[in-house]
Amino acid sequence: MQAWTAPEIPRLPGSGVPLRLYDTATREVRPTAPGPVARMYVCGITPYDATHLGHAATYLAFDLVNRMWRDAGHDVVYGQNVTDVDDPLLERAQRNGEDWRALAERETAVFRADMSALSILPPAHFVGAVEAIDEIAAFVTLLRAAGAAYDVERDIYFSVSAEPRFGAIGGYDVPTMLRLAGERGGDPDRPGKKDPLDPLLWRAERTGEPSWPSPLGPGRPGWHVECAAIAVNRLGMGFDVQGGGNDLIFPHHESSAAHAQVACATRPFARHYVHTGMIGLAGEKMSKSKGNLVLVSRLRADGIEPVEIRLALLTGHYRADRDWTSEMLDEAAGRLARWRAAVACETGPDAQSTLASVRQHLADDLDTRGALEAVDGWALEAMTRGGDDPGAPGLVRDTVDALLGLKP
Ligand code: 5CA
Ligand code: ZN
Repeated sequence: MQAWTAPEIPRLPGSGVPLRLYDTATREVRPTAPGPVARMYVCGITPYDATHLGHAATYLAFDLVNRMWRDAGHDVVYGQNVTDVDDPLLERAQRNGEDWRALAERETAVFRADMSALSILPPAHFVGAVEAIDEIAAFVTLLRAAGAAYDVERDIYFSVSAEPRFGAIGGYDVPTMLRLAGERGGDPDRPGKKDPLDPLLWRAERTGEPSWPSPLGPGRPGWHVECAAIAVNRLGMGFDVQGGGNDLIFPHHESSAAHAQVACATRPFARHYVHTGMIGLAGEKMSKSKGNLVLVSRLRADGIEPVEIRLALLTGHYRADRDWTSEMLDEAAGRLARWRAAVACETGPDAQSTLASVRQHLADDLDTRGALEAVDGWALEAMTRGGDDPGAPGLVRDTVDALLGLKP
């Protein structure tokens, strides 16, 4: 699929700082240590009701990872899927009385436009499940050959017993895994499975559902193997960051990693598993199924500048579950106005330490609040005491543009 157009990023003086991120699997903040080419896979949308502020916050967090790595001199290869065929999408299309392809195409177009407006760097590989059916089926065939797959009626399941480390990423106990599997697309109660946690790899053709011919028989892919195949085939095993919201820790990321580690007979799938907190509204997780959505496109249509939305989302820490409020937009508008006034000056106070501070804060598990306060500090000084460095306003402008994706 086409992604979207990349924003220009200014180059910053000096050298970037190595990025440390919290890893769900080891439960600690530790250095990402990419080679010359940093590789990241972030789970993409299921294209209906895109793009709400929860989606935006999640892709924004990984955009900061991308920007920090680039600033530190790495090339970044970024992959992202689009789950453009799956039960929730088909159910929504049916409810709307429209073709599922039309729904997916329209919502993917909205997503692209929103990502571009929010200055999110596009993935090099933006891959729909539908365009990857053959490679996903081939991945299931690998799992069969490894003895890790079995049939239930005509459907194919992955045997979690094939990966002794299954469960290690999330670290949940079995009752919790069973509950989460049931809530998040799994079918722990289906009779005939060897283990209730075994996830679906291939769903055999059903009347009224889309399906594709394959060596496995006609059908469509399961959800976790979609991401395993798309990620491994674009990035290889042992890539640097697997990302998504914390609602994907289990069963999605646990299962994708297990599929890949068994199919490729090597580990790890990813070196860091990084998860964002859930954005909520009045204490409830923002979700398509609940319908309590604030859409980026709605805010934009109401005349809110995308840069204000981006800045508002940056005020919270990416790992915290947190509520969205409209006051966050007011606060962002005020902050942006102060920054704009300060960078519009012909001279200002020295900004080298501001750049260093923004880098240090972001390198520390994306401490965006600290980074914003460093810019606030410079702007306040510029407007109260002033300064005589003619390069400073431009340097601050470039700093917030390159590292935070904000064009004041
Ligand atoms: N297509 C799958 C991933 S392969 C999927 O989860 N799609 S999604 O459209 O439901 O979500 C897309 C991304 O947004 C996921 O990383 C998900 O964790 C994240 N997300 C969904 N709701 C929220 C929310 N309220 N707050 C933060 N992130 C969210
Ligand atoms: Zn995924």
